[in-house]
Amino acid sequence: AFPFKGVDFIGFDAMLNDDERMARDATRDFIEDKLIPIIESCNREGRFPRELVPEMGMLGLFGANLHGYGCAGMSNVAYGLVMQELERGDSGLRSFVSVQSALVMYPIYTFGSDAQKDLWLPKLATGEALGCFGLTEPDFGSNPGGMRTRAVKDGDSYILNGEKMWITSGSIADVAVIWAKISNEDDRVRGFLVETDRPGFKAHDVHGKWSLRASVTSGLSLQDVRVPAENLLPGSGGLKSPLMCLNQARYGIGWGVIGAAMSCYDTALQYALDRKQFHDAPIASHQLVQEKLAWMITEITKAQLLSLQVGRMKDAGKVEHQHISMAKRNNVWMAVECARMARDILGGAGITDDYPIMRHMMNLESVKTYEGTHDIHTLILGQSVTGISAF
Ligand code: TGC
Ligand code: FAD
Repeated sequence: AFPFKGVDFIGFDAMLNDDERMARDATRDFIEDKLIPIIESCNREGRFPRELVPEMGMLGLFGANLHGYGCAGMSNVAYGLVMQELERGDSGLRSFVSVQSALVMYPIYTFGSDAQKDLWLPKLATGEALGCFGLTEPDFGSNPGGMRTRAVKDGDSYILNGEKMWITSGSIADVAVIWAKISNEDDRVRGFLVETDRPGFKAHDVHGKWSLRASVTSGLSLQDVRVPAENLLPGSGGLKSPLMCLNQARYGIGWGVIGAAMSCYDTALQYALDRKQFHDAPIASHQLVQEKLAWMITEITKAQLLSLQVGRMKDAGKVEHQHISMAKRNNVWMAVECARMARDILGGAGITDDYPIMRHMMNLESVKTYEGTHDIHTLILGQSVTGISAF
């Protein structure tokens, strides 16, 4: 109902350069024109808007902070702003782009052979090929190091067996980045590129989700899936490799959720100025409503500054994973609280899909859990400041 013009309380715009603003504005226009008109029906139907993929590819949204192979080569700050605008639309679309970019293209770019990069990155950049990232298993979520999925070297091939769970884009992917331990070598975690049409590979979708309904979430089953030895990501080795991918995705989430919070704040502000109760005055004139709006704009602003600083450090090659954990943990919490307060300001109207708030709120419950739960990031920060692991 209300066109989105961005949220900027302290002249944040002036801290961005032209390229960063341009990337943000182009994504904002795309979301406004193409996603906003269809997102509520996608959410109701539980449908991923796949028809938007080619245009997202043309806009350079896949692997946007990677260089070469048809990627846009944006700064990390510009990439973050793209994530913000995508998630202002819907966390599901941002999730799709996070997975394609940070969890599929990044590991191929970072750990892949030249042949793997040449084969996959150009197709993934345009969206001609889609990918997924299989780390989590039914019994190993927060503790992926315990994974049961195994690869066995057999001549010039590996044979993979295992189950992966909660895999974004699992059933629509052409290629899955599968993390497995090689049992007849050193039992270290390695990454494999598994084409999803290989015999023994199956994906089944998770139904009944109240969250991320516009995103595909699947379980994967690998039964004696044979891949040629050249499908091993040669530069991967140890749990550190998938965790390096998670750093990229968590960084994007730290920015993305600011967009969801902005959408909730913007909707609540407009509504509060319009809706009248008592004395024929807008509810925005009540102190308790103002307190909520003041809280939201303050926390959104703090989150923007945190993400910008982490992004500048990332661009300078100085970011460490605990900095990214702080942004993911704080900003997701902030966005969940904004969604709840915004819903409250809309009263009964806040529970319907005439407004985006409840959809964001439900989506953010997943975002709080995936890519390391809120509490796992608490422990990562705790370990960073005390030097003591409390997992
Ligand atoms: P730990 O012994 O602490 O670490 C193992 C090795 O990794 C190093 N390391 C990292 N390296 C890079 N980045 C990080 N963030 C790292 N954290 C740790 C560490 O130094 C060590 O290196 P080395 O050389 O000594 O071997 O590992 P642990 O087994 O104790 O586990 C702790 C840990 C870090 C795994 C846990 O805290 C954690 O992060 N759990 C969360 C799991 C998670 O985030 N899963 C996400 C799955 S993907 C997903 O959710 C996609 S959602 C997609 C979407 O739709 O957007
Ligand atoms: P658990 O690890 O069982 O945690 C349950 C609760 O226990 C949490 O509150 C947690 O904080 C707490 N807990 C666990 N350990 C500790 C501890 N040591 N101390 C204190 N508390 C603890 N994974 C992928 O690999 N690829 C994907 O594309 C992907 N997409 C996802 C999409 C969606 C919609 C969802 C919901 C999940 C996705 N995931 C994906 C999986 C996600 O990363 C996991 O759900 C997440 O890591 C948590 O694991 P879990 O669900 O098994 O919860």
